[in-house]
Amino acid sequence: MKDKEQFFLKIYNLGILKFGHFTLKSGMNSPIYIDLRPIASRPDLLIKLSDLLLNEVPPHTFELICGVPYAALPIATALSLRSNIPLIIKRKENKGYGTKKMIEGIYKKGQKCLIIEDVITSGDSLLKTVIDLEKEGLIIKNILSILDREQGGIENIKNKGFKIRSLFRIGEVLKILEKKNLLKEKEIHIIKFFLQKKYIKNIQKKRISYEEKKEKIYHPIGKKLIEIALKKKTNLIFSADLIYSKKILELVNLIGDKICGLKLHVDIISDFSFSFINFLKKISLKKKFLLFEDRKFCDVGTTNYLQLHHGIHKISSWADVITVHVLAGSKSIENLNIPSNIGLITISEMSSYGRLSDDNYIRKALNISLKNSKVIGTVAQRKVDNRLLLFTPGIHFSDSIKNYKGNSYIHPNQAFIKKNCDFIIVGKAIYQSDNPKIVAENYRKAGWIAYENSF
Ligand code: 6CN
Repeated sequence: MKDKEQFFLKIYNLGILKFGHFTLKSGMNSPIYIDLRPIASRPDLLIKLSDLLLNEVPPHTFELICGVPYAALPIATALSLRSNIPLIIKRKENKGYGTKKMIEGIYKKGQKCLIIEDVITSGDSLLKTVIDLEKEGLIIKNILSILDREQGGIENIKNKGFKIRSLFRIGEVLKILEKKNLLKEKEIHIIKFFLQKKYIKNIQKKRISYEEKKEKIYHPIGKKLIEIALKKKTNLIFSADLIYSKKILELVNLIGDKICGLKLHVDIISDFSFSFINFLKKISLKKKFLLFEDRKFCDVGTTNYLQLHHGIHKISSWADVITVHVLAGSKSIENLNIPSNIGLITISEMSSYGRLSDDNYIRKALNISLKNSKVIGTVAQRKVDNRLLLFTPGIHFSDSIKNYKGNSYIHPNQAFIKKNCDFIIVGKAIYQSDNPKIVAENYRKAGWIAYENSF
């Protein structure tokens, strides 16, 4: 224990614990941020850490070592050098060219692999690594983490049947630091409050219901969308990516009862006119759904403003919901001067195969989304803070189109159960089908049942 304690005090001096307002990968706010990356720059500490980890699991129980990307990579490498047990590397994203492998290195099916995680929160990124290694036929016997934030991650992993241990737990760390008088009164208070499981509930709870979410979403359009979903028992948004207005109107007349939103790319419509928009508006009021314009504004604020209010489409004069990127920063969507009856959806993480956004970008995009009162939700491929509605495009029943023309597709069950999605966006699966009315009903039903089963 003394050994571990001394080690922790050394890494604490590297500034691994920060207090303030942080947004975690999930978009959730946290008063503490733990960053173990500085250890990578201290070979002496990496060696010590490897030895401490090797005390936790006997080396004969595994034949390979893999770190959860990226923070645990140097730690796993040091452990491999120290134990002489081979390292394999897990990619975060499939590189989309060349071998398209998710796991690099030399390994054989059936080998036992030890996984190393740096900080465990919900255990979600760890599970992604577990799944990818198991797909390669590797056996996961043991998982080691350096620091457990005590937010349910360990229980989550254990419940899935894996053995997991953590070198340190946040509560234990607090005691070490308190004993050495290294924390300010306020910092002790923050950690103690944190440990009262206030935040834990937030992350452990699988999902909240539409009714609960309606209380957390302040924007009237966000609330309205939830009300429509509940009334019509549908979380289906139809993406009418068609180039003729007549075809769109035909389809909307056919399936308007089944959807809570109709999403357009107005700039692909060859015969766009305001009479088309007026027709759509009438149907949307009659059949009760919202009009989304998926323009994905992505410029500086002034240009976004002009594109939103002017040009031939005059989007702000008719759309209920508009999509925006936040690539240009928070200010680019701050002064759009939109009325209170228009809500924004940010694009934090696209569904496309080989997307460039990394965890850091996504975290910042979610943070911007949470801070902007016009934002009702976001498009992302992961769970997000309960104060945002999560929209999931890339939906298809068929396994055969998992990847199609650069977009990746999942079943509604996966969207709701794995990602805590609130609304599915379905395009070609409906408009390319032989019977859009029946197919739209199938997606409505599947989306609704998946929502109900996701608690
Ligand atoms: O179901 P489909 O692939 O035919 O259509 C998906 C729709 C498209 O309109 C696409 O532009 O969803 C949009 N989309 C969005 C974000 C994203 O990450 N991926 C998408 O496919 C949006 N909004």
